[in-house]
Amino acid sequence: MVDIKDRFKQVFSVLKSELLNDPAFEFTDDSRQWVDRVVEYNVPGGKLNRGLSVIDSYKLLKDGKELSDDEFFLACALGWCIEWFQAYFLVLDDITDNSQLRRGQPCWFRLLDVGLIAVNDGLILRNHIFRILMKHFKGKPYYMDLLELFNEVEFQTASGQMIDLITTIPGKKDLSNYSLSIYRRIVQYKTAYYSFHLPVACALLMAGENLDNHIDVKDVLIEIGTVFQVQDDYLDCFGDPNVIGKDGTDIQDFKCSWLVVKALERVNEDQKKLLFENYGKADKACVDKVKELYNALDLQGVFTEYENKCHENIMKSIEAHPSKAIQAVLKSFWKKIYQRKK
Ligand code: DMA
Ligand code: MG
Ligand code: MG
Ligand code: MG
Repeated sequence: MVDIKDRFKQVFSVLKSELLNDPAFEFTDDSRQWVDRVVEYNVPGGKLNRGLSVIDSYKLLKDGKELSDDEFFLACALGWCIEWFQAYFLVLDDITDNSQLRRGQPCWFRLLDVGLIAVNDGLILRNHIFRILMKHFKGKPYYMDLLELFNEVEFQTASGQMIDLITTIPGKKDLSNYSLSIYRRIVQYKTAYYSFHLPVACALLMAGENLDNHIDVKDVLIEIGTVFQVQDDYLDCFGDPNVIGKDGTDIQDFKCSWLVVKALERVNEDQKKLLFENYGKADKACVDKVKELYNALDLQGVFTEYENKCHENIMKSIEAHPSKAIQAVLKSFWKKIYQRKK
């Protein structure tokens, strides 16, 4: 039996080849090769959790019944739309975050022949989502809902990226502005909607559901998504770059990271002075001082405690849900991320 991930990847090849032969554009060999390279470099190389979870969730919503080939293909296509969505945002995120590595290779814009062409490549990746939706979902009763969903979530994500970025403007940077409530706002918008709400919402639409009837599911997914970004922030400092495939830049970039928010809650006057002086500087000595402080404040311990507390709360919220199928969807998401190392 071919496993789900292999079948999912086969659908990628189909979608890519359709995009490379899109009749709406008269491709030359050069332009086709470029798009091929943009897609191959940026779309399929991640953990694929978000994409695969559409298939997972859709199956669970259908009470585990085997999917027809057609249903399987469509669930995969929606999963790939989310992977494309993520690729689009990551290409741009790495430019704005001044990152070096992504998924164990140089960020796309770091390649010598790419540079700021990457901005337009991001837009191309974005457009691919709607080409895929148009080709495979036009005519479905939920087509309009899908378009609205992707538009809505894109707006939320871009807005989240904006509030993440404007806290780091030179001259306006001020650590005393950082708090848990600002933090939660940033991560809800920049991460939780697209990573957790979007896959489940796609599966619900395919299953013929009305999203307005599932607000409570969204709330739990936002909670899960918040923990996911806390883990991302934690790994940015304490993760192994060889495992997570990217280099930490949050301290240098003056990010409103969960770690700095927790540090601010715990510092004494001297430590506060040290943090204010060293946070947000590219200089390695400054970054190391901040990391030393994080260790002195036992932020690793604080994180472990936080993650375990969330485990209890999230399991409780999930088990309070009336539908067993939806409980299964949510648990499967939580299981995939709880105590993740990458
Ligand atoms: C990522 O935030 C959010 C989006 C929408 C890409 P981030 O900059 O912390 O992500 P990463 O650590 O992967 O660069
Ligand atoms: Mg980033
Ligand atoms: Mg970022
Ligand atoms: Mg990060």
